[in-house]
Amino acid sequence: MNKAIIAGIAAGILVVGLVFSPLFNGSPLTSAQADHSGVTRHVTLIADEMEVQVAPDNALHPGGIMYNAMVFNGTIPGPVVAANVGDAIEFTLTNEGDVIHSLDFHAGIGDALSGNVGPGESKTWTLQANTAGAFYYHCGADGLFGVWEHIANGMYGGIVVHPQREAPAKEFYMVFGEIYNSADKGLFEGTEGETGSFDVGKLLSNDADLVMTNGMAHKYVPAIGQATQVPLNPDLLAEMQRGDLTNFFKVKPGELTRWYIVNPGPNDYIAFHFINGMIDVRDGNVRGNFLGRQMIQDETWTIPPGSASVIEATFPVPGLYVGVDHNMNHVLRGAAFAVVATNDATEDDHPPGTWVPSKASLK
Ligand SMILES: [Cu+2]
Repeated sequence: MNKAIIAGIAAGILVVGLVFSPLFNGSPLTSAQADHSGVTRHVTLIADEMEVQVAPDNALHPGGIMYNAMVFNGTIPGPVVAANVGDAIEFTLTNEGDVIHSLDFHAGIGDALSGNVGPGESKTWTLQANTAGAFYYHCGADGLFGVWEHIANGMYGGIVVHPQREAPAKEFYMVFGEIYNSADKGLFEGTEGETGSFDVGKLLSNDADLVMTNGMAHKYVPAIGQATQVPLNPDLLAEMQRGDLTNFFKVKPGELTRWYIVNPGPNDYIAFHFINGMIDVRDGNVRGNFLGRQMIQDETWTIPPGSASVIEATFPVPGLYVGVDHNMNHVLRGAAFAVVATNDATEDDHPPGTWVPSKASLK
């Protein structure tokens, strides 16, 4: 697309942002709806910009892919925030970066917008966790101007609000996310060692280079193929060959597992599916008492960009299962993760960063 046209669109959005900017300064509207019957939890998010690796060195991405990202607490995604329904969550957003950042919560739980936090600044405010379920949070950039870039660069995460009554389960945090990389020449070519940055032209034409799981393409997929084996994550493959499953999702055969699946997009839907498994979908809530139940023992569930879903599954027999975005374009770009059902699994052997504080642990 012509750069002048893109600049024109950006300018138009900027004007809209300025017109509506008073709305983005944090709203007191919902304070009257507060139902603070629980405890107050404190969460600090540190916004920054940094270079991160977003794809392993493999045949799809020779040399691996480095990217100039934007992050909360140093990683894509930002940390999972967990609370019990009725709790208050006191957030502090500290900006250690060079540009304005902010926060936009989709939890519908109080003052959901932080307003701008400039470089070197810090801001604290409180939300009420009145709605059970899984929700999405992301940077809102400067009054929404540039929000598409800050999301595409990795500034997002998930909030889990446990309902009053919830079956115990082994729980995991899983965040997808697209990368639009100015330096990426495509599958099998990569960036030739260059660290790329956000490419608005690719975003506008829906041409994602990668679809990551928890910050990296094929982060949890050691290899693909049986007769012909193609390594996708060589480090993970070596780990598996040593008999070390530290960075794998491990579950006991037959145990209930609960997956908080977040789709930051910024553009595409996820068609979530477990290969070799069935899913229950437990979005929403009944006045905070229970998670809802939209789908029982079915196959694939749509998660729109800007949303999160609660997926439950059991993996009845020992072996390998694979969570995927069943869009094959996305699978090739990284949107899959292996799950190993093994009797050796324990309650707390989650891959780093994927443990979600349980309802019991939050008491
Ligand atoms: Cu930001």
